[in-house]
Amino acid sequence: MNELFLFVRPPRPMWPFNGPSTMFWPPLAFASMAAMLRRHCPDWRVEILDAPPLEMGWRSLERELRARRPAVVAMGEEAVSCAECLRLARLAKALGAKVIAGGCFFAHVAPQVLRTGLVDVVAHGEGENTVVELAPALRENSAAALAAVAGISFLSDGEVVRTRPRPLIKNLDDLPMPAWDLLPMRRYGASSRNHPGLAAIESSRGCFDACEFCVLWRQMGNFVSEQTRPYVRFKSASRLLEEIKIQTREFGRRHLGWVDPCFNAHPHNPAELADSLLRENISVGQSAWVRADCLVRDARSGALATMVRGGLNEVYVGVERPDGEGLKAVHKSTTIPIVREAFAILAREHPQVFTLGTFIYGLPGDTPETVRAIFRLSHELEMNHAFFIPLTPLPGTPFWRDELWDDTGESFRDFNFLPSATRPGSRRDLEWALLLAAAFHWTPARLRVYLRGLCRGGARKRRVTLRLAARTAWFAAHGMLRGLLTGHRAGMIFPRWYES
Ligand code: B12
Repeated sequence: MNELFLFVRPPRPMWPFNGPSTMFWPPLAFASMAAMLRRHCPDWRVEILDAPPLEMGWRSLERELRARRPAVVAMGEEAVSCAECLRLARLAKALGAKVIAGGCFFAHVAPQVLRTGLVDVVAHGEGENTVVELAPALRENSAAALAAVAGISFLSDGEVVRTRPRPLIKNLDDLPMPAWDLLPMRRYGASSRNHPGLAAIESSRGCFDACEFCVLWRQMGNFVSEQTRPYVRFKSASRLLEEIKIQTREFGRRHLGWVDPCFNAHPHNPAELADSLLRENISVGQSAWVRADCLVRDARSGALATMVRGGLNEVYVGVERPDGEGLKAVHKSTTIPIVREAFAILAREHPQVFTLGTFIYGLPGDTPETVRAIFRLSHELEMNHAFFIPLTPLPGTPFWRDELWDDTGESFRDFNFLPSATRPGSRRDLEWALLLAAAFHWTPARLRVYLRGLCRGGARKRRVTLRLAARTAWFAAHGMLRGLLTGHRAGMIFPRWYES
């Protein structure tokens, strides 16, 4: 029988603002790489083991790995689940598998990860072509074979070897359809009312902005003249229509979570797709990260109205900072007047769309007053909900420092985008200011936000608004307050099945 190349997402804690059945989205990266392997490496068996939606804990995962006996275990994670990945790597190594790691976290800490001795190869950047070349090189098991694979790091005689950069896939339509059949598709969003039958889908890769704190444009950036530059690539509307037909008709998906860093970067594609969905009578809800300036552009051209008619019912906008200076400091090229206009358009012309804005605090020079200004702004902009994200020193950004590395992965549990007294660089004064503002700062603008969320836009929007408000109140009262008073780690929730 062919050797098994197994992608694994191990059990892990849950982010407190998602429901249990929307906590874990189909791992699109694995499905996409698995499809490439099936197309180009028919002499391998390819499988994906996505433990969280199966509520599979560590004991069951170990049994499963022993039964399947993979030759290669592939993993890739957010920083916050580093400890789980290293635990998986230890397990896989003990069973004699080769271990490879990739994605937006491991790619930026390759030397450290390799020196743990738990991982054989780290992949940098886009993975599809890399795994196709890597699979035979791993089988050959020589440094020379690995050195010929672009876009990886590995250890040779104790030294880290980083191979030449992996060229980007120019035309995303060349990618095979993701291997959805390898995933427990019916489990995602199974009991969710607001995101039923959740699917993950991408219309583009990369971003055209270069925000200082973000890894996304770096992970999918173009490497030229020894530098990574922002770069966006798109799938065509016709290709996406094919994907959505399969996802909705064969896999019963009813809500698409666009994973694009910037879903509306292209001025025409999203509306063209929405038009096709309407023509084909495909009704599917959609949520997406969008840019405010592109949204204003699309409102003027009429594209936004088409996107909303085509199913877009939830948008997230990175506002980040309360003023022009702050935006410049993080290299974000949208402006507050444009962001204000974008939310006003959504509130007035598309009240059925649930809107969320994210803000970043904890930059050098921030004071409690900065946090209060951010909090006030979140209500003045007509969004339905705001997230306040602490600056997190993600590997790959200038805020990362090598001394933050931790061989157990435990300290990365604080890279959870939640206010937390134990996060590196955490600032209790800022977090107290945020907590106190949340408890006592009840302005007319804030009351209007809640009223709009509850009274305008229909039942779905009301449900989403209430659900998030309840989770936020619980998190502030329980996670944040306890964290600030006792120094405990705030946040991620270990599911009851974690060790099972
Ligand atoms: C969907 C999503 C979620 C979902 C589902 C999460 C889940 N675990 O199921 C939700 C909304 C619940 C969520 C929550 C969180 N998320 Co999230 N999420 C994403 C998102 C939008 C999409 C991921 C995706 O499918 N990308 C598309 C695929 C095709 O791209 P890719 O993952 O980069 O994969 C390619 C390459 O990187 C590479 N690659 C990736 N893995 C591997 C592995 C191997 C072996 C190889 C060879 C190559 C390889 O090849 C792939 C194909 O080319 C990303 C942002 C983004 N656009 O990527 C953030 C992102 C991954 N999330 C992030 C974070 C921080 C979180 C949270 C901690 C906080 C939050 N809410 O934002 C929680 C943690 C949840 C948890 N317990 O795991 C950060 C991670 C940053 C970091 N370095 O740690 C990201 C990058 C967003 C950001 N703003 O920076 N998230």
